[in-house]
Amino acid sequence: MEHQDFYTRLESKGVSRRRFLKFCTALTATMGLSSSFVPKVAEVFAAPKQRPPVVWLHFGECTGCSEAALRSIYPYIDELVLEILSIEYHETIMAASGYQAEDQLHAAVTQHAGNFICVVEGSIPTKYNGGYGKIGNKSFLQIAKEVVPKAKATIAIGACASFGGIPSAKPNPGGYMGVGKALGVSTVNLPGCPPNPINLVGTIVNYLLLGKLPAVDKLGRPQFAYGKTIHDQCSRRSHFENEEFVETFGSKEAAMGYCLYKLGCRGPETYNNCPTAKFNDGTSWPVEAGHPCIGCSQPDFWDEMTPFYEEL
Ligand code: FSX
Ligand code: SF4
Ligand code: F3S
Repeated sequence: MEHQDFYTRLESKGVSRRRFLKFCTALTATMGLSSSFVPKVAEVFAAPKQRPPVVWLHFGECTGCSEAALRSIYPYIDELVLEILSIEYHETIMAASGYQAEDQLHAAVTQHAGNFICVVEGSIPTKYNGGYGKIGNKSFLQIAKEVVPKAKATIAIGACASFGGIPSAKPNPGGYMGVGKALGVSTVNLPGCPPNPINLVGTIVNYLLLGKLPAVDKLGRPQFAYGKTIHDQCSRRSHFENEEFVETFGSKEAAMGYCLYKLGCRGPETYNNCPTAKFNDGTSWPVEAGHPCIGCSQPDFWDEMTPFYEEL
């Protein structure tokens, strides 16, 4: 019955059962599971056994991570996320503001202490007692210290929350850093500026289906998503091997899809699954669209990978 309701709801949003199963197939592959898991992955959405409470915090960032997750891929991904999670607090999508919002955060953290998933978006200024970023007269650092230790697990979404991102670029007067480093806690890190929302969904589905967070590398990144370099999965790789490079944008070589290494592509030193997961319902990804990878999922990419468009 529950299943029927779910598929009827999807149909009413213009998403056929077939299309939903196609999404589940792509998600299962992205998670590194065999295709025999597709029906189980579909069940996680169609008949959720639990909807874990989520508190989603925003600190120093551009909200691109939320925008990417809630708006730009799969017309229905936001619906799917809301099917499997109980979002208790999220400043971008909640109606409450001001004192009401602060009360809501406090209530959610108290009620679900030890039980909620904390998703953090954005980095945390640590110098001057956290003075570079405040909400309701409390520093980001103070809010994070109050909320994060009470969570069952913390997922850092985006380069900023994972490693500091753009706010932590030199000279970084506010002492911005990623959540794990700022608080001395371990977090599951989903870097990228913005990260691919499929990797957030994969992390959560892994948790719901297998009862644990995915295996991570030494930087806290799920291996299913960040286990290989862009370069090792790139569709332009044969051009790299044949030394067929694009030297200028808009050239004949660009039209022929040659390798972007000489335009500063950082694919060889960047770990992410963009070439296989792609963005916007599997439409494309930076290199396929003709733009070199700028290494947006690597620690300190803004300092380490610049100047962009130049071969390092
Ligand atoms: Fe950072 Fe997210 Fe880049 Fe922006 O909020 S990872 S600046 S895309 O959006 O945190
Ligand atoms: Fe590697 Fe970038 Fe060339 Fe792709 S475009 S083969 S990632 S250097
Ligand atoms: Fe970022 Fe490179 Fe992927 S710039 S989005 S890691 S192709």
